[in-house]
Amino acid sequence: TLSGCAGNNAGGQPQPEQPQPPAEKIVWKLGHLGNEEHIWNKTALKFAELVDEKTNGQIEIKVYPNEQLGNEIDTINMVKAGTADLVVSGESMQNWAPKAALMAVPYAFRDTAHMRKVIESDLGQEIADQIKEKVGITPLYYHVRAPRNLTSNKPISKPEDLKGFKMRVPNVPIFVEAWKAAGANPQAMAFSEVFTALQQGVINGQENPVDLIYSAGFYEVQKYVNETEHVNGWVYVLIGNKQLESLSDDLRSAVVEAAAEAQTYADGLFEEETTGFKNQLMEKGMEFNSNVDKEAFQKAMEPGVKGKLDAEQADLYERIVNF
Ligand code: 2Q2
Repeated sequence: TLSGCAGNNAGGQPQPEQPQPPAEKIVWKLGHLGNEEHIWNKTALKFAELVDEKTNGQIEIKVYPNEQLGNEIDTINMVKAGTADLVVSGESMQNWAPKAALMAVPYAFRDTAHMRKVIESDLGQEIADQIKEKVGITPLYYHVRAPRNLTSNKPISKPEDLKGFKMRVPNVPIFVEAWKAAGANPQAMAFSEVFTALQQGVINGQENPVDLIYSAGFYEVQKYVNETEHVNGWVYVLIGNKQLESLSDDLRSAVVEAAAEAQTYADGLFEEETTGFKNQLMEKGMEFNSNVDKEAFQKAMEPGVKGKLDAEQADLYERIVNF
């Protein structure tokens, strides 16, 4: 007989259909700090749709914009603890994985093309690997970001203009040191607290890419976008290691495939949308100060940046700037 052959019904008897064990539905929460219209949110929704399709509805991803799950650091901790599952994060992960600092070191990348080359190379992989090991969350896809610019209510064109300037930076030690070295009074603060802090005059300014300046409505409380372009960086969309490892091989492949497609979608949106934010911010009444001495800012920040890098970070920094 051929009875050893799986699925062979040699006896000719009609076989009752094998009841499939009911596939347990998995629901994941993804949190980030952009608003509903932000590129990260649109891409996360696309990713959720792709994951739903490729897993026949077995994995549902619920997307929470506007820090609805918690601020960035809290959400990372929630993902590690299993009370959330995915998060959008970048250089803030340097608080666990030192190499994540290189995702956004002032004036390290020559341009977006240089940065993209680094992300896609062994150098990028080295950063992703350390994040996986030390933060406990795994990069799935990334967003390249527009350069970070300083916003304020008086034009700031050179480091000397920063005297007495109280500003917010994210929870990123290298940013604190860089802005201190440049002459400002920086303090770390969660993104969701920035609008009110600006409104109440607790701080005089903050720095972010144009898309997040727009997303958070900072145009209502800030007049100038000073084109310091001090940081080119990227963020990853990450999933908890445990959540990823708990999947069957098939489901894991489906998630990884969906992430690759989300990547293409994200890159397309970045090309389409980024240039528009400048006009949108101007329509909202912001003025772009292009009269910025970037070289002076770079020089002024350098001791804060280089002085702050440990040996491991300094080594990676050298390999990145020479790549
Ligand atoms: O200013 C912010 O909070 C955002 O631009 C990002 O969260 C920031 O770039 C980092 O915290 C990313 O890890």
